[in-house]
Amino acid sequence: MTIRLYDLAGANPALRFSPYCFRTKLALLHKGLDFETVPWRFTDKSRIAETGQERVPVIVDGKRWVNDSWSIALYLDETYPARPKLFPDAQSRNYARFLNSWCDWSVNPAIRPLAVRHVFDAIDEKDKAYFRESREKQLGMKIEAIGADQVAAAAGFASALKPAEIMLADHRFLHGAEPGYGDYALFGSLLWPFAVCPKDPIDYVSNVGKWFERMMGRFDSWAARQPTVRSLA
Ligand SMILES: N[C@@H](CCC(=O)N[C@@H](CS)C(=O)NCC(=O)O)C(=O)O
Repeated sequence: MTIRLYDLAGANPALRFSPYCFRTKLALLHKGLDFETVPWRFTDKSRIAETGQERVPVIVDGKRWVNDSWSIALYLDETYPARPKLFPDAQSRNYARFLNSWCDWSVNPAIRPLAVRHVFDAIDEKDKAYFRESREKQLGMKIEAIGADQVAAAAGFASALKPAEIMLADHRFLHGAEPGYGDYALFGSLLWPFAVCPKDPIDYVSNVGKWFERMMGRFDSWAARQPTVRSLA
């Protein structure tokens, strides 16, 4: 049966940019499960009301609704144990959990100054008032002021990526010879500014940039085929 994924979309429904939804799509690809995505807007809260919360990713697998990218990853491994495992053992799950939280709490905040105003430009008209109000409250400043200093924003981004830069000097992936869920977490984070920034934000000379290209090639170059504001322009 095909799994349905509510996936954050821009005014152009082809533009998808949520770091957390990317994690779930990569997890589904890793497991080789059939899925279809439904474009979802920030204000489409009622469409996911079944989950009792207001954020995507949300998957619907038969009668089962599951939200939160980490919970979805655990659910997929538990429900489809015969498929390739996202977490082959407790050690890899613990490492992935650390990387997942590092992305949430250190990498994603460093990406906001690069991406938030471009997200604002890309979203549907019906989302703009909600997005402005919620983000300005969360970040304590006007959307236009977030990332006003793009030199500082780029430096903050590179500095947040330093642990991965060091690790990837002598490993092909964060999980070693093959990517694991921690790679999907970081890749999902980077696909967010990659999707919305008018200028490609990836430094391809860095170890992270080279790893990003390797990740782009996975699953028959799935990520490379996803639309960005640049490819849609
Ligand atoms: N911890 C959640 C975070 C999900 C999340 O923050 N999703 C954002 C999209 S990137 C969202 O749905 N935001 C809705 C809103 O801000 O109202 C996860 O890992 O799935």
